[in-house]
Amino acid sequence: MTVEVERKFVCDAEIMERLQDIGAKCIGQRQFRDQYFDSPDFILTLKDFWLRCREGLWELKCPAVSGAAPDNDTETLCTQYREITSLPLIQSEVSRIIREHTAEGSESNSSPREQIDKVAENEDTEICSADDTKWLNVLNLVCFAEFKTERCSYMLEREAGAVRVDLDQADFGYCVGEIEVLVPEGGDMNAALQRITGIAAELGLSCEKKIKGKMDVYLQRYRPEHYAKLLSAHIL
Ligand code: V4E
Repeated sequence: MTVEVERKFVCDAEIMERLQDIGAKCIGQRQFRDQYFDSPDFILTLKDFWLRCREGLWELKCPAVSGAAPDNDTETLCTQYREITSLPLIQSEVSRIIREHTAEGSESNSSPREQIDKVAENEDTEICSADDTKWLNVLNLVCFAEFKTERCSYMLEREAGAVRVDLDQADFGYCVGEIEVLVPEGGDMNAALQRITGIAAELGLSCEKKIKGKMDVYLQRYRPEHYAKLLSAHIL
């Protein structure tokens, strides 16, 4: 499992030139469609878990416990999420979160307990396949966001290790850049944060505010009720 450490930035007109100036190599351009899933009462996202299907590949981003950061600004501007990409592991983790939520006694969860348990058992024996979306129905998960992204990716090789920069343009009219380092679980988080800060400085990024991601803008525009709940829970 890996932890994704990431800092978003505003994508201005000169960014490609600046990337070139600091020696970034373009490693490709691609388009993908993302679908995000949650229960109708937002069990996953209110706990900061993000379940996504991107072109048939599933991923669950889970909040990672932050280690000591080199300075407060770096910690504030970066996000850290553990990424699970194995479908059986995703299914059992999502089942566990929903089971625990049910056990906490929420009235709003409508998934019968036995069915949730059955999905968790199935994952152990890997009965569910990637195309099989029955598990979404069983866990009462629905798609709450769907959009396409056009992405240009760059790689920067530095002594401390490689850093990736993605420039994203979402089909609902929002552009954002991301400086990203993947750290193996248990790896040196501070070193990753420092590498990101170094590249941000090389790019001349001065903004001290956290920049909104695609989801932030999408929910604000198209799912204001969901957005408001996440804001009150301090998730976004
Ligand atoms: C983690 C998260 C969400 C899931 C999407 O994450 P993000 O990295 O923004 O999307 P994308 O398309 O770049 O995915 P990748 O290709 O890197 O896998 S949606 C909201 N969050 C939480 C979150 C947060 N709290 N703050 C910020 C600045 N970003 C995301």
